[in-house]
Amino acid sequence: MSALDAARDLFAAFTGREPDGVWSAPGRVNLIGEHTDYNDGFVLPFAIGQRTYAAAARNDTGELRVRSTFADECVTVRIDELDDLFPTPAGRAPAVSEWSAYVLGVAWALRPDRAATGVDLAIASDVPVGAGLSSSAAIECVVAAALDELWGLGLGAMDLARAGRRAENEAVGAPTGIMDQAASMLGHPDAATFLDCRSLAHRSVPTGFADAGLVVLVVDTHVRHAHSTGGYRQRREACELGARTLGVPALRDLTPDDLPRAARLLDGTVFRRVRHVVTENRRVLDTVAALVEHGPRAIGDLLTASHASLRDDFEVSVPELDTAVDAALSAGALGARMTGGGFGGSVLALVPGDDAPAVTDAVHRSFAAADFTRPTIFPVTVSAGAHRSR
Ligand code: GAF
Repeated sequence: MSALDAARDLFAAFTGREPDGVWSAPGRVNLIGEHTDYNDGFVLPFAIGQRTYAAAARNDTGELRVRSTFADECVTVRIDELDDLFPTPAGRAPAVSEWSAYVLGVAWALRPDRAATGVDLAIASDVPVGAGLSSSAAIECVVAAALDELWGLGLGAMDLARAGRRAENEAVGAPTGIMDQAASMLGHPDAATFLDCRSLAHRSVPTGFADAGLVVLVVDTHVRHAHSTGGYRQRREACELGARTLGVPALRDLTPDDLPRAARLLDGTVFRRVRHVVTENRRVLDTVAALVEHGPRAIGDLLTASHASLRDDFEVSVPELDTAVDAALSAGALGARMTGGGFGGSVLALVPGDDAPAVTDAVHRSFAAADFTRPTIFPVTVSAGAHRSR
């Protein structure tokens, strides 16, 4: 059964009526621009075909009542009591389950006033969870799109993306940037979203993958990660320390010419974190220029250089990601890199269509040889952002 049908069926089973509408929001693959968003830098993600669906309708109880296929749980909260749950800067409130924190957090971030109408929501998804493809942003964005319409808020896509990020930061406690929510809200079929994370100016950049005979393969390593804990937060703190020490508002304000000075003033680890962000911002700009001027076959080396920088300077890769990148490249991928925050998750490989079976086979063989869990490998399409589906 499709995720859309699953959301509709769940809604009917739980409310006994038809929804007012069904909304959907996609996961994303970040083509390039990793760990640059919270440094006010540049990113180039695209929305993928895997989506999260929410069947929803107003109710007259003043409550948000939410069911999902993630857990056998009906979450009911009075909308005028959301302020008692959030914000939780120290992390998710123990009374709120993991998946529902994304939903309730968005409702809390968007609630117009204490008299907001109640809403019933049923959620189902085919975005793999924990694979680094922004399953959480897809939940946040589909809920934001549905509540925007049901509550008559009339907000723009970027305002809804901001509400999603606020839920992630203040209701879930993950100190992420805005890339994932922006990618899910702004996606466009056949185009990536080039976003300046400081000004939030954005434009669509056609990828031209299909016309060039290329496919994007995703390798889900099944190594799971959580950005509310550990390494992600430490990387962010190192970047902030680097910017403070170098006297700039954010690492975005540095160019490669500043790196010799950075090397003198920063300790080795912080310097390498800074060097990744500075060079990655440049790679995003170069990728946009290469796509526009020469097409997608010209971006492979930039993708692979991004992976090397994430592996060696930012140190957010893991052996499974490196193995997938190396195997894909050796079997004909034009470029390959980890995508998302790292510490697990997925690799993207840009592959001539004819070589996709050989790349898939090579990755499986190298994982088997290393005794890693068998990965899931699938093509992704460049797809539309959040919208009302029915
Ligand atoms: C995760 C975060 F949610 C994003 O904001 C971004 O920082 C990314 O990691 C790394 O580029 O997906």
